[in-house]
Amino acid sequence: MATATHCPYCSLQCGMTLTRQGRSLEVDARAMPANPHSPITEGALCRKGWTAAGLRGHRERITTPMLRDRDVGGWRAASWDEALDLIADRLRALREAHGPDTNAVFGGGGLTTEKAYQLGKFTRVALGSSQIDYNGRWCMSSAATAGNRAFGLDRGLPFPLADIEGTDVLVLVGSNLAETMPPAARHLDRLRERGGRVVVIDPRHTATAERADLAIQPVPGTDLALALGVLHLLDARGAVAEEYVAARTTGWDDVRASVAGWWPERVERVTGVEATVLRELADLLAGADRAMILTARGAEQQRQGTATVLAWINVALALGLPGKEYAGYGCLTGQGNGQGGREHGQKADQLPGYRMIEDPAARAHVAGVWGVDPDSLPGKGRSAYELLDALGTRSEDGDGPRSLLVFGSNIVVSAPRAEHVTERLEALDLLVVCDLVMSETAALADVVLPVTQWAEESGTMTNLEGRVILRERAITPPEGVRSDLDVIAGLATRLGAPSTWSTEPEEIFTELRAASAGGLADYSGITYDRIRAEDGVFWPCPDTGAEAHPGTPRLFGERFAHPDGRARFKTVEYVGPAEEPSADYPVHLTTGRVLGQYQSGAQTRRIKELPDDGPFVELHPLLADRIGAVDGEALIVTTRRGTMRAPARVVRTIRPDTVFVPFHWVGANRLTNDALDPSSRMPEFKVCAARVELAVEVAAPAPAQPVGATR
Ligand SMILES: Nc1nc2c(c(=O)[nH]1)N[C@H]1C(S)=C(S)[C@@H](COP(=O)(O)OP(=O)(O)OC[C@H]3O[C@@H](n4cnc5c(=O)[nH]c(N)nc54)[C@H](O)[C@@H]3O)O[C@H]1N2
Ligand SMILES: Nc1nc2c(c(=O)[nH]1)N[C@H]1C(S)=C(S)[C@@H](COP(=O)(O)OP(=O)(O)OC[C@H]3O[C@@H](n4cnc5c(=O)[nH]c(N)nc54)[C@H](O)[C@@H]3O)O[C@H]1N2
Ligand code: SF4
Ligand SMILES: [Mo]
Repeated sequence: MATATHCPYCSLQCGMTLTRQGRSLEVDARAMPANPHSPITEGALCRKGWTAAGLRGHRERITTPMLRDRDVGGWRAASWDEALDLIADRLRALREAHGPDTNAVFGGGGLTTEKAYQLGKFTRVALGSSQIDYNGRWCMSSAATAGNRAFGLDRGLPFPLADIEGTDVLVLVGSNLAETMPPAARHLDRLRERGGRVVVIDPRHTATAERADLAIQPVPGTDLALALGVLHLLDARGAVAEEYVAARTTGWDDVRASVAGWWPERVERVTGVEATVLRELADLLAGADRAMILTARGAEQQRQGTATVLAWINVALALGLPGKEYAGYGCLTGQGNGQGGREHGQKADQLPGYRMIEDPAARAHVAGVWGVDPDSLPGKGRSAYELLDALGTRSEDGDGPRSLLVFGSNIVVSAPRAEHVTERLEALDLLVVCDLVMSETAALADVVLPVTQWAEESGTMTNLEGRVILRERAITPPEGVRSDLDVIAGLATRLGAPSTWSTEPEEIFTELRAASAGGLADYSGITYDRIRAEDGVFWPCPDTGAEAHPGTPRLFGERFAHPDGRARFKTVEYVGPAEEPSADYPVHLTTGRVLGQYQSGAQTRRIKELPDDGPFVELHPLLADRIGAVDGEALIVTTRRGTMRAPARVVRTIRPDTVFVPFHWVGANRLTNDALDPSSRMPEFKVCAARVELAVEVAAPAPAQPVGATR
């Protein structure tokens, strides 16, 4: 039997067919029905997609709730009733003793929209707690904040991905899409076949930069200065689209004044990018009829991520791009449901439909759908890192949460300053983790609940273009495993929560449609049947009765989402990364991804067809020579937070002053900085100061620097 569905991993959400043969599952790419805008045509998948069924029937899959005895150590299996009763009793007791905010929830951008919605509702209604946030805060939150400020709306791409092929100049700022969404790279190839140009801005010359006409390698953490310099040059050569700026925007005069001092030589001093190269980029942009600027984690996971995105949006607005065909600004989101997961209520400050939790009208609407008193809904909670940082803390200003329920994130591997975060998790009275496997985070839990995975359940996801798609159930889950929706409903019922707690995805989607109606992310006109028939529907898609709304593949053509319909130029100041290199920590450390692994690796490290050689330290031959390292030799990387050991990978493609470590294995995040962007609260994963040494020297009898936390 064949089921048409989508990949379990990244935000591209490539279409695939799953065929069931007995108990095993085979993946086939699906050639989608003709849809000129589908990013998922032509049946392409990357190797993670091809091998995704490998977790099916995996020996490490957990199939029974597990309880850990902290005193004795070790695990024992429990029945679902025992596990859920125990969790509910402990949550109730903690709430009675310490108030509702003592119970916290951490969600994920890989969860279906139905789960994300239900999790937000559960936290506010069943726990009465404000303490919920999710790993998407570490993903696109800076672009989201910037999009809301500039355009009044945050949707990753405001146009279908395939529009890339129609532009003249594409600027990718901190995206390695040839490795992070490989099937999307075809759009770059076709753009170039048409005569278009690709610019890639990345401290490393990546597989994506291989496809570029202009590859720019700035010092990590300096993208904002680069963008200010580009706008300075565009203005200086009279390339600003004055008519568009006058008709469709506000704030240009202040921004124009603020970039006046960013002449190319000053930019060169900050970014290491030669003035001639900056001029080349400005020439390309000034000469293009249509241009597209896309940011990803390289530019966003910085202490100034929001300001950096705003600065690139300023460039796009000055050129008159947003709203024009085959042009504009967009953010390449990351997780499968990075988009839907942030629109329906698992973010600390949001209610379904991208409503703000502190807006009285939003509270009244959503409380009406839930059948509760608006005043019973809590206010906004802490952001992801701040929530983890507060766990188990006691202070005069108020205690941090004493319990945490985790759904769909492997925090121990993926949080910044991970050793500190692990200590916070260990300080909890109760840690509950729902997962498919015993992840590094689940291994610390008091209770682990085994949940269904993608092919075993249905639900919607919203991909990087804002296209709502449906993943269909293809196979029955292993015995003993339940859906996150069952966990939520089971706990809500035990806690005597008001409202209804369905476990049927389509029923929850119907409720979510009502909750989102009238909000910015309006899903009320979307149904499972429509998604099946139309191969996805773009939000906003309000319910317009008999005459169905077509959905909105392209935004901003006529107006922006601010009340006056205009986009906002925003003035931003360059401050720089939180840590600059020093005598003790002389190089920049940056982190990111490789093609064959996904995120914390909890899933992909267990799939035997995928390469799993462990982490490595990518460095330039000049740096390798300076420390006396050869390719493959064990190195120790140390920052002010901690240290890790991994073999050297000597490559000419990285800046000589920078090292790169992938974060799919424990290690990279022992090093990373927990400096946060002031508005999005995004941690600065992409840059900190580090020292790199030969492991033999560090391991000598009296080590200069002990291996372990150094903060
Ligand atoms: N194979 C694979 N694919 C994935 C994922 C995965 O884990 N593995 N995860 C998915 C998710 S959730 C996400 S968010 C996306 C992320 O997709 P990307 O943003 O493409 O991935 P990253 O590797 O985190 O970062 C991209 C590039 O930023 C560069 N970079 C580092 N520092 C800087 C800087 O200061 N400035 C600039 N301009 N660039 C910098 C890095 O060298 C890297 O090549 O990928 C998605 N797809
Ligand atoms: N140093 C560094 N750190 C980073 C980044 C970086 O670039 N550099 N990138 C950041 C980014 S962009 C992201 S998105 C995060 C991602 O990091 P994580 O939040 O750790 O993401 P995953 O590894 O995808 O974790 C998902 C977990 O949920 C489980 N799971 C899968 N499906 C389900 C489900 O349906 N229900 C439940 N309950 N569990 C499920 C998986 O087995 C896995 O354990 O990492 C961030 N950390
Ligand atoms: S690109 Fe992303 S969605 Fe497509 S197959 Fe690979 S991991 Fe899956
Ligand atoms: Mo992400």
